Amino acid sequence: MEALLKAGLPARICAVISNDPAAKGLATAAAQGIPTAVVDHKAHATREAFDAALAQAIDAHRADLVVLAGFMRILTADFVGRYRGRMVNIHPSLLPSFTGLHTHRQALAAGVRIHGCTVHFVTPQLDHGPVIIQAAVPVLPGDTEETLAARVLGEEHRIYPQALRWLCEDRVTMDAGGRVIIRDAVQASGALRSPATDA
Ligand code: NHR
Repeated sequence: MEALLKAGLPARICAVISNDPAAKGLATAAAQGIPTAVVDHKAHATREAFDAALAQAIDAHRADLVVLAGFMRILTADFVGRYRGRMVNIHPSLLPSFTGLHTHRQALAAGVRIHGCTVHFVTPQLDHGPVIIQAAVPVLPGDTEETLAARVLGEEHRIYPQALRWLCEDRVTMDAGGRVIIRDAVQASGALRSPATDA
């Protein structure tokens, strides 16, 4: 979230909203004069009630885009539908591999040599929305969850601002069939290899 605030996006951050009153991002936002709100899931009996309150908080700020960053509550289909094509998430794996939680642990256990992160539109099925952009990093000998997470996080801080810039410029959209259309993006054609092949 801090990386997004620093990115100088062609957008006004209309609010930072968290379900966790102790979230550091709230204090960071408030210190920059950005409106904040807390919708505590623990104060709501059902997911539906929580999501209704969350939608009310978002809509009070007339947000065009809903940007999940470390948001850890599974959202109902009704909520997701309300923001169809306007809500994105960054997930710390190369989807469709390693959905859900503890993705770096999952990657190490699976023994993959390449890992990474994915920005995707949010759809009702958790971590299954269509992909906007991905970045890959090598998994290196001796990596721990922490070292791997840090390497992935560096890439998260590059691709999320990029994806949001494209969204702000209306260069990325989700079509009626749930496919992502990106206009005029630079296409990388070189293969990513880890380990590198012998010279
Ligand atoms: N909601 C929908 N409908 N679809 C998605 O793609 C979503 C979503 C809500 C959040 C972020 C996702 C991630 O990138 C996200 C994507 C929370 C959980 C989870 O299991 C899983 C994935 C993500 C976020 N949440 C538990 C729950 O019961 C609580 C876990 C906890 O508090 O530690 O909500 O990681």
